[in-house]
Amino acid sequence: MAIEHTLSIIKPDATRRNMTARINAKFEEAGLRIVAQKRVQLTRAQAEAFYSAHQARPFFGGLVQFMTSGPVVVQVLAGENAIAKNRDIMGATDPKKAAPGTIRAEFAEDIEANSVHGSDSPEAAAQEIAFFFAGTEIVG
Ligand code: RTP
Ligand code: MG
Repeated sequence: MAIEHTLSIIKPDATRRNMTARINAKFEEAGLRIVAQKRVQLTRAQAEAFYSAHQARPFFGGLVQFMTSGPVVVQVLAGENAIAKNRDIMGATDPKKAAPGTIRAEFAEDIEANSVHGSDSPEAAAQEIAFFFAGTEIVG
């Protein structure tokens, strides 16, 4: 199978609690490679644009508030079947429903402060990677 790329974000609840390395270890142990990574403070406009697909959802305002509440680590993960593999490693959106051993089961605080984001399709991955990274910043 071809190598895929996916966009991952370590969210403010996790950076605040110093969990970046433990989350990265989960990716690397599963065989995903971190081929780009940077720590950024999202502006409100950036968070609104990134999550624009959720604009009409009742949780949108809270999500934007949360995603701008502290630094995030944006990263590109590469590997075979990387998009689905990363979603498996993350676990369900609600940590109460996440399978044991997943990032959200182990680290998330609640359904909103759930530690990580991962692209959910090849189209989303391409769009979300381009949102944060120039091609020259991705080093495989
Ligand atoms: P993500 O996009 O961050 O990878 O998470 P996901 O696909 O598992 O969940 P999604 O439905 O796309 O929701 C995006 C993010 O919005 C927050 N959320 N809050 N309060 C709520 O009921 C609620 N529902 C979702 C979470 O931070 C979720 O990851
Ligand atoms: Mg999503």
